[in-house]
Amino acid sequence: MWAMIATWRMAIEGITEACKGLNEGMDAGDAVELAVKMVEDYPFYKSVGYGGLPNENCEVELDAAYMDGDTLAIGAVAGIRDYANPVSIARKLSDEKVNNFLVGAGAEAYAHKNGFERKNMLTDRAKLHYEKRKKETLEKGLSPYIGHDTVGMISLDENGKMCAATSTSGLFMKKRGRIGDSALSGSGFYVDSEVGGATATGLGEDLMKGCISYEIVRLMKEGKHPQEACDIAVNQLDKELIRRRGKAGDLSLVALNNKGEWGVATNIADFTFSVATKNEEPTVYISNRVDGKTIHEVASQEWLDAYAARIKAPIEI
Ligand code: SD4
Repeated sequence: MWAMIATWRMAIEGITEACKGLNEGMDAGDAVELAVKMVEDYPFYKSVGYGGLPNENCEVELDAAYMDGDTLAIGAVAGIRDYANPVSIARKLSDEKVNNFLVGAGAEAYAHKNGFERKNMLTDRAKLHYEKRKKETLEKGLSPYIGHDTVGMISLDENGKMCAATSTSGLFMKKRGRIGDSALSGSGFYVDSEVGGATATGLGEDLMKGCISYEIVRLMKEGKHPQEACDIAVNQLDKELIRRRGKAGDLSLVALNNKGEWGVATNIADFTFSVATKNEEPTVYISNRVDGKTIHEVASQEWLDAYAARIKAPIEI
């Protein structure tokens, strides 16, 4: 069995490509890296890699992580600027004995020393988004934390190896140096080939409060199906946050077990994700929570066409 699941529609091209590889025996680590890199490289995905939205100071600071579910090795970078593929730097860091999680200037120095491609990651389009949002925020007091999507992926290969990877520009208009859940093991991602893996997108500050990716893997280890594990963990954290703090931020999780079964849960409307397995063509689904359970619907061609048009639409300030 091989399988792959990822947050959001933006992952589908990467998943489609990586799954061709998995079908021919590709390693789970190579598959997630390849697929995440495709998302990082595509300029019209405005929350990951090249074209990612900048922080408050109009600087693109990127977070990424990689985890090997066989060895439990983890590598991560946070607040890294001007490198093309943070996920590959994170993967390289997972091979080190220590110093596996580097931030800012330290991460950049490591990347430079190891020959990673330096690239200006701020596009003209991202700058326009920034100008527009800055103006709106000043005029209408909009929350800067709208319009943020992390790509998180879990892969399973024919040898039963599982891997996880994440990559994000974090929350739009974040403070310089702010780090979310995506680079943090247990919160933004977790994978254990003996069980399964999970990865998150949403408000990092709240996802971290529940170490929610680890919680889902823990529930799967107890024997829960990924769908049940996701629903339980998301509902519980959502409820606790509301009880203790009055509100819960966006929480969306995707999970895969080592049999290739998957699950997804969200507390937002119309959360999209991409999945493919040996038995299922690459598919984009749209999820919604109904009575405490997350229901998935295959995205219609009409929806997919509207999405493609939306991400390339001119930005008017
Ligand atoms: C963060 N979780 O930095 C990321 C952002 C995100 O959908 O996933 N948005 O908090």
